[in-house]
Amino acid sequence: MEKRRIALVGAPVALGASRPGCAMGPEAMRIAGLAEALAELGHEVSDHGDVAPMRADDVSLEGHARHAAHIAGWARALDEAAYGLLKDGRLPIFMGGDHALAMGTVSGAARHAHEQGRPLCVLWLDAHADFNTPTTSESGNMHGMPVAFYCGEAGFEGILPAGRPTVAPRNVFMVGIRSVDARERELIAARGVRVFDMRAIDEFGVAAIVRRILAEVERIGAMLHVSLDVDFLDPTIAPGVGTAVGGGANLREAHLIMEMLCESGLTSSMDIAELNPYLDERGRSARLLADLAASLFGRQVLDKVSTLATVKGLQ
Ligand code: 5AB
Ligand code: MN
Ligand code: MN
Ligand code: MN
Repeated sequence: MEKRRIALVGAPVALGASRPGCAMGPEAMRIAGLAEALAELGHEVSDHGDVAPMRADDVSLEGHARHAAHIAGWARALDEAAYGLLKDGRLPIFMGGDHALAMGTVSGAARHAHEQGRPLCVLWLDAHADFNTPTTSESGNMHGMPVAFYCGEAGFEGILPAGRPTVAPRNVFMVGIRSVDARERELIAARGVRVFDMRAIDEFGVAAIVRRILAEVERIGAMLHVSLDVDFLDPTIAPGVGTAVGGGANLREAHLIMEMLCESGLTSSMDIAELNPYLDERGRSARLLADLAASLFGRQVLDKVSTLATVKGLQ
């Protein structure tokens, strides 16, 4: 694969979730050797340290959104970080931190894409749809709201300056979804978000789904942000997460997605969100995430022999 200038950025957002621990995520990813694994593949890798939240005392939202001003400060800081790094020709990987971080990272990526005259697509790998708003959310936890935010739903006014580019809901591709609240379900259907739930994975396999998504990204000439929530993976292989849902993606499915993303060369930015090292088992989830990121950027893990022997015959 083409050599990339990869920028690692810690985003220790924690108050978007109700269980503490995600603030330790960036450090766990560093200890798991993410930078080294990517550098070994020939990429230029720099670690930009952890982002600090800006002040956003001016923000107060109607409805139920816990720590709204604090999360808004993170959104502002991460929007700037993502936008600045992309503009500088880098490929940022944001190490979370809970998934509220995507309010900023995806908004910054959308702003950059917009300036390039290109749409932004988002591949949302998650057990959850994260399409709540302060009006619909039962928990008030803002890690359940980032997609609604960056798609421009009402209820988040004042977090970022008005008029910022949003992501078209039909350019959001959710894969692995298996826990959606009733009002989220109505919203994502009404907005036309493209959802491939666990049933779709079982019926068609991840390859058919990812091939179709990547073809669409390519067809519309979009940039691609990949947002990986640890709970996309089955909790038996990735226990270090606060909102585990059974029946998640297995090791082979997850690696296959990363390898197909790698071959496409389309990824322009990435989040690794929701890692909670306090709940992990001796760094197991952090190491798996580092391995998956390495697969996305060129490491070939699963046996290439069978690929050589069979893929041509099946296509
Ligand atoms: B995660 C729930 N829908 O809004 C809510 O882990 C869960 O970033 C959100 O996907 C899970 O609280 C957020 C029940
Ligand atoms: Mn999530
Ligand atoms: Mn989730
Ligand atoms: Mn979670």
